[in-house]
Amino acid sequence: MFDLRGTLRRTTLLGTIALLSLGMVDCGGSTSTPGAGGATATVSGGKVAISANNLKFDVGTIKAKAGEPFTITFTNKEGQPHNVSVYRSQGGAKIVAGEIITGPNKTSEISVPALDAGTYYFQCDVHVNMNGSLVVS
Ligand SMILES: [Cu+2]
Repeated sequence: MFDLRGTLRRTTLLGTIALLSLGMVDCGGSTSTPGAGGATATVSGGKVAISANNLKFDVGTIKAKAGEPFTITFTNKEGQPHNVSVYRSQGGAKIVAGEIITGPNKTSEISVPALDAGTYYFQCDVHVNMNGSLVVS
């Protein structure tokens, strides 16, 4: 009984540490402004590349042409699960969900359908503060 309580206490402590760690990660990316501070990648030849490392995308804005489907080649460079999903807007309708992959050096391809002009939103569904804008024009 005493041992069990000790285990429970340790488990609770670990849980608290895990929550604190998550909190710190959230603070690090506290602004959820799409595309904040990221580079821009432009779809070329129907393709665009984006990668994730250190819980960040290397691209904050993807630019694409209206009415033309394209493929996102997504590379996960680290041992954290990530994906790329495209939404109509932040919290809006999902357009396409990428497969969640865990690196290092795993790649998935996300087929994005032809879209009307507008500003869309992409995120990692595991870490929603990893996000950016998809600008279609
Ligand atoms: Cu992620």
